[in-house]
Amino acid sequence: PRASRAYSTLQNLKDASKPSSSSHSPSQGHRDHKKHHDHDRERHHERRHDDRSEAEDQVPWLAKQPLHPLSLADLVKHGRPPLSADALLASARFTLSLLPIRLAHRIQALRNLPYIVVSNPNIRKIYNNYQHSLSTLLPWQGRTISNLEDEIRFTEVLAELVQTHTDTIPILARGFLECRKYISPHEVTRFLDEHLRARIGTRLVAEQHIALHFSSTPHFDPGASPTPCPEHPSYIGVIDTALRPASTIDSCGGFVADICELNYGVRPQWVVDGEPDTTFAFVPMHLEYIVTELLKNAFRATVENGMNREPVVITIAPEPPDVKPQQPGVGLSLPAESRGAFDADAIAPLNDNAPGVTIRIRDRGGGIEPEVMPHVWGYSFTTFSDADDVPGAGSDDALSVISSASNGNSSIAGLGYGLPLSRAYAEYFGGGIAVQSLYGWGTDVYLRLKGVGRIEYVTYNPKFGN
Ligand code: ADP
Ligand code: K
Ligand code: MG
Repeated sequence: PRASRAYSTLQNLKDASKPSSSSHSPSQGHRDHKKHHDHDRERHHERRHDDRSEAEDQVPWLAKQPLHPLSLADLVKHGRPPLSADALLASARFTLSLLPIRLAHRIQALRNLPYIVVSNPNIRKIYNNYQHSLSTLLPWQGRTISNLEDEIRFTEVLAELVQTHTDTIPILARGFLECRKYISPHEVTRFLDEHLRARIGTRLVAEQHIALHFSSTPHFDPGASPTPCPEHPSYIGVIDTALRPASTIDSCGGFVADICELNYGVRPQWVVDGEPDTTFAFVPMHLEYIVTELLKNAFRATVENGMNREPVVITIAPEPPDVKPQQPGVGLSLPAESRGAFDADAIAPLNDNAPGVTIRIRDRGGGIEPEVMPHVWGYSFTTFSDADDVPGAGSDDALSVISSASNGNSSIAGLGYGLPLSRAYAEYFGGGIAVQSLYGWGTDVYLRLKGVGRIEYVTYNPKFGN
């Protein structure tokens, strides 16, 4: 019964379109007695206000705490699912030990932006989301998650946290676009590079525990409803130990071709060659993000260059296991000093022996103009405009792309976040992206991914609390 309750409450959270509506949805409000409801709501608001100011007070202190450098070993140390109840509790406690500090560091970084930028309603919304998430975690500090009831409630808090921060990117994009008079593109890229990399780690930690929870709880309660994520034997939480990039490319290719069909009325073709049966250990969500963005760029260039009949060729090359790890970011066009000074938490957990995969995406889209090339890694830099017939519509154009992104629709291009954010994902585990343009002909993008490595299991031993 515990597990099935967790399933249904978490499912509700997942289903709720907006995180803030999950506790006080209108339908729930209608069912409640009106007076009661208003009263509750006031109390809720007061409490929320108190929580927030408490969270505010704790930020300077928490932000001074060192960040635990995240390693892959941390994500898998509790074992292969289904976890024992003890291991699941240990995972919850470990997750709780990391998150408040990570959130406080982000809040501090937002506070360090120029005041006029933090006052922008969109940036402020992101800031408030962080304050809110921190306030939902603070009551858990100083107590031990020692039974499954606690673990279920904690997992609900994590699920809400993940949901709250889902739309961060279009909101930040809009905020920084509105503030472009007050902050240089260089400073924006610097902030976002650090912020979005840290966000990758924070979401990974939270999502890992949620995934471990779902794949473990039916184990304690055989009568529980089926888990939302069917059990894959090759998964450990959100990591797939036998991820096949060729399959990801085909499914993302289909999705991006659909978007092209909507935008341009044509479906570009693609072929996968090299060694399509290669598998490696990686986070599928990350690979999907990167591949989708790189295929959007390749397909858009192909169509706009009138080369629809030339397929985009994706070559998969597994790397011999003894290759020396490259410096992340080597060969990339943005000079190192103009990239973020990364927090310790954004540094990739390198596992030097992990076999990697290099994926080359080759298009006949005409390449990148030499004058454009130095800018492509900047957040919000784009050459996309779908309003050629509306003169002077430049920035409204970007805003319309952003609002469609906020509504969960995907545009072929226009946010300008595709390359820099893909690079952040690739570098997270020690890989990288390099763009090679043959101007007048086409573009090669080399995506090098360091596998997360051979996963050594540490059998959970309550005596050592590992
Ligand atoms: P967006 O796609 O939203 O414009 P990106 O960061 O993905 O943002 O790309 C930035 C710019 O880099 C694009 O607008 C385009 O000018 C250029 N670019 C990226 N990939 C390619 C490619 N394969 N062919 C030609 N130009 C490209
Ligand atoms: K860009
Ligand atoms: Mg793009």
